[in-house]
Amino acid sequence: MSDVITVVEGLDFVVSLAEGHVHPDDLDAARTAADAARSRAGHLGTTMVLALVGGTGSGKSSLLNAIAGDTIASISPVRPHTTIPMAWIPSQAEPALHSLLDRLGVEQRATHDRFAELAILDMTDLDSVASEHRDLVERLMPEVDVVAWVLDPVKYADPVLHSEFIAPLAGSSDRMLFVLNKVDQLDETSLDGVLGHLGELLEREGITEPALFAVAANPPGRHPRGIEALVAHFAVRLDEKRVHIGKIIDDARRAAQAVAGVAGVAGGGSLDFEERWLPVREAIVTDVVAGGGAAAFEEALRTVEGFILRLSTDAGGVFGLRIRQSFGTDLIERELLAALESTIRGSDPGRELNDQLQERFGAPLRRMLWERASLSAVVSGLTVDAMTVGKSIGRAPA
Ligand SMILES: Nc1nc2c(ncn2[C@@H]2O[C@H](COP(=O)(O)OP(=O)(O)OP(=O)(O)O)[C@@H](O)[C@H]2O)c(=O)[nH]1
Ligand SMILES: [Mg+2]
Repeated sequence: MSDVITVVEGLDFVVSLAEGHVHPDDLDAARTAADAARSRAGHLGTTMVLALVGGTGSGKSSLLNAIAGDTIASISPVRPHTTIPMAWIPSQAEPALHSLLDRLGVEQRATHDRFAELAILDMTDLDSVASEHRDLVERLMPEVDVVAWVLDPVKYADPVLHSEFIAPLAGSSDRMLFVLNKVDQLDETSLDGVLGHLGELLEREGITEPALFAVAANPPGRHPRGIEALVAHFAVRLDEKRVHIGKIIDDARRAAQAVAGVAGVAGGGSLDFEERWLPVREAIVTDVVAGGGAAAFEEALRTVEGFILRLSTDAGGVFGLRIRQSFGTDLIERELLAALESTIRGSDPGRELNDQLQERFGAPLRRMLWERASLSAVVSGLTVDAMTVGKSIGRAPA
Protein backbone atom coordinates (compact mmCIF):
# COMPACT_ATOMS: atom_id res chain seq x y z
CA MET A 1 0.00 0.00 0.00
CA SER A 2 1.36 3.40 -0.95
CA ASP A 3 1.73 5.93 1.80
CA VAL A 4 3.54 9.18 2.36
CA ILE A 5 6.56 7.47 3.92
CA THR A 6 6.94 5.29 0.81
CA VAL A 7 7.08 8.42 -1.32
CA VAL A 8 9.63 10.14 0.94
CA GLU A 9 11.79 7.02 1.14
CA GLY A 10 11.51 6.70 -2.64
CA LEU A 11 12.91 10.21 -2.90
CA ASP A 12 15.90 9.25 -0.70
CA PHE A 13 16.50 6.31 -2.99
CA VAL A 14 16.33 8.55 -6.05
CA VAL A 15 18.95 10.82 -4.49
CA SER A 16 21.29 7.93 -3.69
CA LEU A 17 20.92 6.37 -7.15
CA ALA A 18 21.34 9.68 -8.91
CA GLU A 19 24.65 10.48 -7.23
CA GLY A 20 27.29 10.35 -9.94
CA HIS A 21 24.67 10.62 -12.68
CA VAL A 22 23.87 14.28 -12.22
CA HIS A 23 25.65 17.33 -10.90
CA PRO A 24 25.48 17.41 -7.06
CA ASP A 25 23.63 20.78 -7.18
CA ASP A 26 20.83 19.12 -9.12
CA LEU A 27 20.11 16.92 -6.10
CA ASP A 28 19.59 19.82 -3.69
CA ALA A 29 15.88 20.24 -4.43
CA ALA A 30 15.24 16.52 -3.92
CA ARG A 31 17.18 16.50 -0.64
CA THR A 32 15.35 19.60 0.56
CA ALA A 33 11.96 18.06 -0.27
CA ALA A 34 12.82 14.86 1.64
CA ASP A 35 14.14 16.85 4.64
CA ALA A 36 11.08 19.11 4.66
CA ALA A 37 8.78 16.09 4.71
CA ARG A 38 10.68 14.53 7.60
CA SER A 39 10.89 17.67 9.67
CA ARG A 40 7.17 18.36 9.45
CA ALA A 41 5.72 17.98 12.94
CA GLY A 42 2.95 15.44 13.24
CA HIS A 43 2.23 12.07 11.73
CA LEU A 44 3.76 11.66 8.28
CA GLY A 45 0.73 9.99 6.74
CA THR A 46 -2.71 10.74 5.41
CA THR A 47 -4.48 9.90 8.68
CA MET A 48 -4.95 12.71 11.17
CA VAL A 49 -3.81 11.43 14.54
CA LEU A 50 -5.26 13.00 17.63
CA ALA A 51 -4.16 12.10 21.14
CA LEU A 52 -6.43 12.63 24.14
CA VAL A 53 -4.41 13.56 27.19
CA GLY A 54 -5.27 14.95 30.58
CA GLY A 55 -5.69 14.16 34.25
CA THR A 56 -7.35 11.01 35.45
CA GLY A 57 -11.13 11.14 35.41
CA SER A 58 -11.32 14.17 33.12
CA GLY A 59 -13.22 12.00 30.64
CA LYS A 60 -10.75 11.07 27.88
CA SER A 61 -12.21 7.60 27.41
CA SER A 62 -15.74 9.00 27.64
CA LEU A 63 -14.88 11.57 24.96
CA LEU A 64 -13.58 8.88 22.63
CA ASN A 65 -16.81 6.94 23.11
CA ALA A 66 -18.90 10.05 22.46
CA ILE A 67 -17.01 10.81 19.23
CA ALA A 68 -17.25 7.19 18.13
CA GLY A 69 -20.91 7.02 19.12
CA ASP A 70 -20.13 3.66 20.62
CA THR A 71 -18.41 2.10 23.62
CA ILE A 72 -14.85 1.78 22.43
CA ALA A 73 -12.94 2.54 25.58
CA SER A 74 -13.81 1.41 29.04
CA ILE A 75 -14.74 4.20 31.44
CA SER A 76 -15.13 4.16 35.16
CA PRO A 77 -15.62 6.38 38.19
CA VAL A 78 -12.70 4.51 39.79
CA ARG A 79 -9.37 6.35 39.31
CA PRO A 80 -7.08 5.96 37.50
CA HIS A 81 -8.93 3.80 35.06
CA THR A 82 -7.24 3.54 31.66
CA THR A 83 -3.94 1.81 32.35
CA ILE A 84 -3.23 0.69 28.79
CA PRO A 85 -3.50 3.30 26.03
CA MET A 86 -5.72 2.44 23.11
CA ALA A 87 -6.13 3.64 19.55
CA TRP A 88 -9.30 4.01 17.52
CA ILE A 89 -8.16 3.90 13.93
CA PRO A 90 -9.65 3.65 10.43
CA SER A 91 -10.01 0.05 9.29
CA GLN A 92 -8.04 0.92 6.15
CA ALA A 93 -5.24 2.63 8.04
CA GLU A 94 -1.98 3.19 6.19
CA PRO A 95 1.01 1.06 7.28
CA ALA A 96 2.75 4.15 8.68
CA LEU A 97 -0.04 4.57 11.23
CA HIS A 98 0.61 1.11 12.62
CA SER A 99 4.34 1.87 12.76
CA LEU A 100 3.56 5.04 14.70
CA LEU A 101 1.44 3.12 17.21
CA ASP A 102 4.21 0.53 17.53
CA ARG A 103 6.70 3.30 18.30
CA LEU A 104 4.38 4.83 20.87
CA GLY A 105 3.70 1.43 22.44
CA VAL A 106 -0.06 1.64 21.78
CA GLU A 107 -0.92 -2.00 21.31
CA GLN A 108 -4.66 -1.99 21.77
CA ARG A 109 -6.28 -0.93 18.48
CA ALA A 110 -9.98 -0.75 17.66
CA THR A 111 -10.90 -0.12 14.04
CA HIS A 112 -13.72 2.01 12.66
CA ASP A 113 -15.23 3.16 9.38
CA ARG A 114 -16.85 6.24 10.82
CA PHE A 115 -14.43 8.94 9.73
CA ALA A 116 -11.97 8.15 7.02
CA GLU A 117 -8.50 9.23 8.08
CA LEU A 118 -9.12 10.04 11.72
CA ALA A 119 -7.29 8.17 14.45
CA ILE A 120 -7.81 8.91 18.13
CA LEU A 121 -5.48 7.75 20.87
CA ASP A 122 -6.91 7.43 24.36
CA MET A 123 -3.90 7.82 26.60
CA THR A 124 -3.40 6.99 30.24
CA ASP A 125 -3.81 9.86 32.68
CA LEU A 126 -1.11 12.45 33.31
CA ASP A 127 -1.16 12.86 37.05
CA SER A 128 -0.23 9.44 38.36
CA VAL A 129 3.53 9.79 37.88
CA ALA A 130 4.23 13.25 36.55
CA SER A 131 7.77 12.78 35.21
CA GLU A 132 6.95 9.57 33.37
CA HIS A 133 3.91 11.12 31.81
CA ARG A 134 5.71 14.24 30.81
CA ASP A 135 8.05 12.01 28.85
CA LEU A 136 5.05 10.40 27.20
CA VAL A 137 3.53 13.74 26.16
CA GLU A 138 6.90 14.98 24.92
CA ARG A 139 7.23 11.86 22.85
CA LEU A 140 3.69 12.20 21.52
CA MET A 141 3.88 15.85 20.60
CA PRO A 142 6.12 15.64 17.52
CA GLU A 143 4.55 12.42 16.26
CA VAL A 144 0.83 13.14 16.40
CA ASP A 145 -1.06 15.88 14.59
CA VAL A 146 -3.12 17.17 17.46
CA VAL A 147 -2.90 16.79 21.21
CA ALA A 148 -6.27 17.37 22.86
CA TRP A 149 -6.09 18.31 26.52
CA VAL A 150 -9.23 16.99 28.16
CA LEU A 151 -10.03 19.05 31.24
CA ASP A 152 -12.88 19.08 33.70
CA PRO A 153 -14.48 21.91 35.69
CA VAL A 154 -12.77 20.85 38.91
CA LYS A 155 -9.19 20.33 37.76
CA TYR A 156 -8.84 22.51 34.65
CA ALA A 157 -6.58 24.95 36.53
CA ASP A 158 -4.39 22.27 38.13
CA PRO A 159 -0.99 23.98 38.58
CA VAL A 160 0.99 20.80 37.82
CA LEU A 161 -0.90 20.22 34.58
CA HIS A 162 -0.23 23.80 33.49
CA SER A 163 3.34 24.31 34.67
CA GLU A 164 4.67 20.82 33.93
CA PHE A 165 2.79 19.96 30.77
CA ILE A 166 0.97 22.69 28.92
CA ALA A 167 3.28 25.69 29.41
CA PRO A 168 6.49 23.92 28.28
CA LEU A 169 4.74 22.86 25.07
CA ALA A 170 3.18 26.26 24.33
CA GLY A 171 5.44 26.55 21.27
CA SER A 172 3.39 23.80 19.64
CA SER A 173 0.03 25.29 20.58
CA ASP A 174 -1.09 25.34 16.94
CA ARG A 175 -1.33 21.58 17.28
CA MET A 176 -3.20 21.63 20.56
CA LEU A 177 -6.87 21.55 21.44
CA PHE A 178 -8.48 22.22 24.79
CA VAL A 179 -11.65 20.36 25.60
CA LEU A 180 -13.48 21.33 28.74
CA ASN A 181 -15.57 18.27 29.54
CA LYS A 182 -18.43 17.72 32.00
CA VAL A 183 -19.99 21.09 31.31
CA ASP A 184 -23.29 19.59 32.45
CA GLN A 185 -21.95 20.17 35.94
CA LEU A 186 -21.91 23.93 35.40
CA ASP A 187 -24.68 26.44 34.93
CA GLU A 188 -24.28 28.97 32.15
CA THR A 189 -22.68 31.68 34.28
CA SER A 190 -20.15 29.33 35.86
CA LEU A 191 -19.35 27.89 32.42
CA ASP A 192 -18.50 31.36 31.11
CA GLY A 193 -16.40 31.97 34.24
CA VAL A 194 -14.47 28.71 33.82
CA LEU A 195 -13.88 29.25 30.10
CA GLY A 196 -12.73 32.81 30.75
CA HIS A 197 -10.38 31.71 33.51
CA LEU A 198 -8.97 28.87 31.40
CA GLY A 199 -8.40 31.31 28.54
CA GLU A 200 -6.48 33.62 30.89
CA LEU A 201 -4.33 30.80 32.23
CA LEU A 202 -3.46 29.69 28.72
CA GLU A 203 -2.73 33.22 27.60
CA ARG A 204 -0.30 33.62 30.49
CA GLU A 205 1.43 30.48 29.24
CA GLY A 206 1.78 32.00 25.80
CA ILE A 207 -1.21 30.36 24.15
CA THR A 208 -3.12 33.37 22.94
CA GLU A 209 -5.70 31.84 20.67
CA PRO A 210 -6.45 28.41 22.04
CA ALA A 211 -8.85 26.14 20.18
CA LEU A 212 -11.23 25.70 23.08
CA PHE A 213 -14.32 23.49 23.16
CA ALA A 214 -16.91 22.89 25.84
CA VAL A 215 -18.48 19.43 25.86
CA ALA A 216 -20.29 16.92 28.00
CA ALA A 217 -19.02 13.55 26.83
CA ASN A 218 -21.05 11.45 29.18
CA PRO A 219 -23.57 13.48 31.17
CA PRO A 220 -25.54 11.09 33.40
CA GLY A 221 -28.90 10.23 31.86
CA ARG A 222 -28.39 12.62 28.92
CA HIS A 223 -26.98 12.62 25.42
CA PRO A 224 -23.45 13.94 24.92
CA ARG A 225 -23.18 17.67 24.15
CA GLY A 226 -20.83 19.71 22.02
CA ILE A 227 -19.42 16.73 20.17
CA GLU A 228 -20.58 17.84 16.71
CA ALA A 229 -18.66 21.11 16.94
CA LEU A 230 -15.55 19.22 17.98
CA VAL A 231 -15.90 16.73 15.12
CA ALA A 232 -16.47 19.60 12.67
CA HIS A 233 -13.22 21.11 13.91
CA PHE A 234 -11.43 17.79 13.31
CA ALA A 235 -12.71 17.89 9.72
CA VAL A 236 -11.19 21.36 9.25
CA ARG A 237 -7.88 20.18 10.70
CA LEU A 238 -7.94 17.13 8.48
CA ASP A 239 -8.45 19.34 5.43
CA GLU A 240 -5.49 21.47 6.48
CA LYS A 241 -3.42 18.37 6.91
CA ARG A 242 -4.43 17.11 3.47
CA VAL A 243 -3.16 20.34 1.95
CA HIS A 244 0.20 19.94 3.72
CA ILE A 245 0.56 16.29 2.84
CA GLY A 246 -0.55 17.00 -0.72
CA LYS A 247 2.21 19.56 -1.00
CA ILE A 248 4.78 17.16 0.42
CA ILE A 249 3.99 14.47 -2.12
CA ASP A 250 3.71 16.93 -5.01
CA ASP A 251 7.11 18.36 -4.11
CA ALA A 252 8.58 14.87 -3.81
CA ARG A 253 7.17 13.82 -7.17
CA ARG A 254 8.35 16.97 -8.90
CA ALA A 255 11.82 16.75 -7.33
CA ALA A 256 12.17 13.09 -8.39
CA GLN A 257 11.06 13.84 -11.93
CA ALA A 258 13.44 16.77 -12.12
CA VAL A 259 16.30 14.47 -11.12
CA ALA A 260 15.20 11.96 -13.76
CA GLY A 261 15.12 14.81 -16.27
CA VAL A 262 18.65 16.05 -15.63
CA ALA A 263 19.92 12.47 -15.44
CA GLY A 264 18.35 11.93 -18.86
CA VAL A 265 16.42 8.86 -17.72
CA ALA A 266 12.90 10.28 -17.91
CA GLY A 267 12.11 8.03 -20.87
CA GLY A 268 13.75 4.96 -19.34
CA GLY A 269 17.35 4.45 -18.34
CA SER A 270 18.59 1.53 -20.39
CA LEU A 271 19.46 3.41 -23.62
CA ASP A 272 18.59 0.14 -25.36
CA PHE A 273 22.06 -1.04 -24.51
CA GLU A 274 21.55 -4.76 -25.17
CA GLU A 275 20.02 -4.17 -28.60
CA ARG A 276 22.86 -1.88 -29.58
CA TRP A 277 25.77 -3.84 -28.09
CA LEU A 278 24.89 -7.19 -29.69
CA PRO A 279 25.50 -6.16 -33.34
CA VAL A 280 28.71 -4.34 -32.36
CA ARG A 281 30.05 -7.48 -30.71
CA GLU A 282 28.96 -9.68 -33.58
CA ALA A 283 30.58 -7.41 -36.16
CA ILE A 284 33.93 -7.46 -34.34
CA VAL A 285 33.88 -11.23 -33.87
CA THR A 286 33.02 -11.81 -37.52
CA ASP A 287 35.80 -9.49 -38.74
CA VAL A 288 38.45 -10.94 -36.47
CA VAL A 289 37.55 -14.57 -37.13
CA ALA A 290 37.37 -13.97 -40.90
CA GLY A 291 40.51 -11.92 -41.39
CA GLY A 292 42.25 -11.01 -38.19
CA GLY A 293 45.45 -9.04 -38.25
CA ALA A 294 46.10 -5.33 -37.90
CA ALA A 295 43.27 -4.28 -40.19
CA ALA A 296 40.70 -6.18 -38.16
CA PHE A 297 42.10 -4.68 -34.96
CA GLU A 298 41.90 -1.13 -36.34
CA GLU A 299 38.35 -1.78 -37.48
CA ALA A 300 37.39 -3.21 -34.06
CA LEU A 301 38.94 -0.22 -32.32
CA ARG A 302 36.91 2.18 -34.43
CA THR A 303 33.73 0.18 -33.89
CA VAL A 304 34.09 0.13 -30.10
CA GLU A 305 35.09 3.78 -29.93
CA GLY A 306 32.13 4.78 -32.06
CA PHE A 307 29.80 2.71 -29.93
CA ILE A 308 31.03 4.25 -26.66
CA LEU A 309 30.82 7.74 -28.14
CA ARG A 310 27.22 7.24 -29.31
CA LEU A 311 26.25 5.76 -25.95
CA SER A 312 27.76 8.65 -24.00
CA THR A 313 26.19 11.22 -26.31
CA ASP A 314 22.77 9.64 -25.96
CA ALA A 315 23.17 9.43 -22.19
CA GLY A 316 24.32 13.03 -22.03
CA GLY A 317 25.16 15.07 -18.93
CA VAL A 318 27.24 13.77 -16.07
CA PHE A 319 26.53 10.18 -16.95
CA GLY A 320 27.62 10.58 -20.54
CA LEU A 321 30.82 12.14 -19.26
CA ARG A 322 31.33 9.24 -16.91
CA ILE A 323 31.07 6.73 -19.73
CA ARG A 324 33.58 8.64 -21.81
CA GLN A 325 35.97 9.04 -18.87
CA SER A 326 35.71 5.36 -17.96
CA PHE A 327 36.41 4.29 -21.55
CA GLY A 328 39.11 6.52 -22.96
CA THR A 329 40.89 5.60 -26.21
CA ASP A 330 43.92 4.15 -24.39
CA LEU A 331 41.81 1.90 -22.26
CA ILE A 332 39.73 0.71 -25.21
CA GLU A 333 42.91 -0.08 -27.11
CA ARG A 334 44.47 -1.95 -24.18
CA GLU A 335 41.37 -3.98 -23.43
CA LEU A 336 40.81 -4.83 -27.07
CA LEU A 337 44.39 -6.00 -27.46
CA ALA A 338 44.12 -8.15 -24.36
CA ALA A 339 40.85 -9.60 -25.67
CA LEU A 340 42.41 -10.49 -29.01
CA GLU A 341 45.49 -12.02 -27.41
CA SER A 342 43.52 -14.41 -25.28
CA THR A 343 41.40 -15.29 -28.31
CA ILE A 344 44.43 -16.58 -30.16
CA ARG A 345 45.10 -19.09 -27.40
CA GLY A 346 41.51 -20.39 -27.26
CA SER A 347 40.18 -23.42 -29.13
CA ASP A 348 36.98 -21.59 -30.21
CA PRO A 349 38.23 -18.09 -31.10
CA GLY A 350 34.84 -16.64 -32.00
CA ARG A 351 33.28 -17.65 -28.75
CA GLU A 352 36.32 -16.67 -26.73
CA LEU A 353 36.40 -13.20 -28.29
CA ASN A 354 32.70 -12.76 -27.67
CA ASP A 355 33.19 -13.65 -23.98
CA GLN A 356 36.17 -11.34 -23.70
CA LEU A 357 34.24 -8.42 -25.21
CA GLN A 358 31.41 -9.06 -22.80
CA GLU A 359 33.76 -9.16 -19.81
CA ARG A 360 35.87 -6.15 -20.73
CA PHE A 361 33.23 -3.83 -22.19
CA GLY A 362 29.72 -5.28 -21.85
CA ALA A 363 29.76 -6.03 -18.13
CA PRO A 364 31.15 -2.70 -16.84
CA LEU A 365 28.91 -0.71 -19.18
CA ARG A 366 25.92 -2.78 -18.14
CA ARG A 367 26.72 -2.10 -14.46
CA MET A 368 26.79 1.62 -15.11
CA LEU A 369 23.55 1.45 -17.06
CA TRP A 370 21.90 -0.63 -14.40
CA GLU A 371 22.14 2.31 -12.01
CA ARG A 372 20.47 4.51 -14.60
CA ALA A 373 17.73 1.98 -15.26
CA SER A 374 17.13 1.65 -11.50
CA LEU A 375 16.93 5.40 -11.14
CA SER A 376 14.37 5.52 -13.91
CA ALA A 377 12.36 2.66 -12.35
CA VAL A 378 12.43 4.21 -8.87
CA VAL A 379 11.25 7.57 -10.20
CA SER A 380 8.40 5.82 -12.05
CA GLY A 381 7.47 3.92 -8.87
CA LEU A 382 7.54 7.10 -6.82
CA THR A 383 5.35 8.87 -9.35
CA VAL A 384 2.76 6.11 -9.12
CA ASP A 385 2.92 6.07 -5.29
CA ALA A 386 2.58 9.86 -5.14
CA MET A 387 -0.43 9.75 -7.44
CA THR A 388 -2.06 6.99 -5.38
CA VAL A 389 -1.57 8.91 -2.14
CA GLY A 390 -2.71 12.13 -3.82
CA LYS A 391 -5.88 10.41 -4.98
CA SER A 392 -6.55 9.03 -1.50
CA ILE A 393 -6.58 12.57 -0.13
CA GLY A 394 -8.62 13.91 -3.01
CA ARG A 395 -5.82 15.71 -4.81
CA ALA A 396 -5.12 15.37 -8.47
CA PRO A 397 -1.48 15.74 -9.41
CA ALA A 398 -0.64 19.29 -10.43
N1 LIG B 1 -21.10 14.48 34.72
C1 LIG B 1 -20.33 14.02 33.79
N2 LIG B 1 -19.53 12.97 34.01
C2 LIG B 1 -18.73 12.54 33.01
C3 LIG B 1 -18.72 13.16 31.77
N3 LIG B 1 -17.81 12.52 31.00
C4 LIG B 1 -17.29 11.55 31.73
N4 LIG B 1 -17.83 11.53 32.97
C5 LIG B 1 -17.53 10.60 34.04
O1 LIG B 1 -16.22 10.82 34.52
C6 LIG B 1 -15.66 9.60 34.95
C7 LIG B 1 -14.31 9.42 34.33
O2 LIG B 1 -14.44 9.23 32.95
P1 LIG B 1 -13.34 8.47 32.06
O3 LIG B 1 -13.79 8.64 30.67
O4 LIG B 1 -13.11 7.10 32.57
O5 LIG B 1 -12.07 9.37 32.37
P2 LIG B 1 -10.57 9.21 31.84
O6 LIG B 1 -10.06 10.56 31.56
O7 LIG B 1 -10.52 8.24 30.73
O8 LIG B 1 -9.82 8.62 33.10
P3 LIG B 1 -8.50 7.70 33.19
O9 LIG B 1 -8.73 6.56 32.28
O10 LIG B 1 -8.39 7.33 34.60
O11 LIG B 1 -7.38 8.55 32.76
C8 LIG B 1 -16.63 8.50 34.58
O12 LIG B 1 -17.39 8.16 35.71
C9 LIG B 1 -17.50 9.16 33.55
O13 LIG B 1 -18.82 8.64 33.48
C10 LIG B 1 -19.59 14.28 31.55
O14 LIG B 1 -19.65 14.87 30.47
N5 LIG B 1 -20.35 14.64 32.59
MG1 LIG C 1 -9.59 6.48 30.47
